[in-house]
Amino acid sequence: MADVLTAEAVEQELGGLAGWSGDSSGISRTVELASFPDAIAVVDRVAVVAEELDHHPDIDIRWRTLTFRCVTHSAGGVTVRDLALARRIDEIVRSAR
Ligand code: HBI
Repeated sequence: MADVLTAEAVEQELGGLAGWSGDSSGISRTVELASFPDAIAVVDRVAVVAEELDHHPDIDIRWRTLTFRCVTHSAGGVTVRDLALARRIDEIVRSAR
């Protein structure tokens, strides 16, 4: 099982991500899409990647605003799996805008 990263390590990794914030307990990013269908299309694409990685974000959907939260539930904190998922979410969001 992946180890929980230190707050310093998470802070360091957040520097390479687009618009994520958080700490060892979890990282999150909020994005606004052009429409509700566009937001759901992003969620659909994230679902495919989450299944591929076997690692799933918490997703809050409010009209066209999405908030993704990544934490490794089985480890009780942020691991490299969350960072890998966050990078893939950034790719999907970037290509959806
Ligand atoms: N997703 N965020 C998150 N955290 C987990 O611990 C997790 C998961 N997706 C699947 C999963 N655990 C397990 O089913 C597999 O790691 C075996």
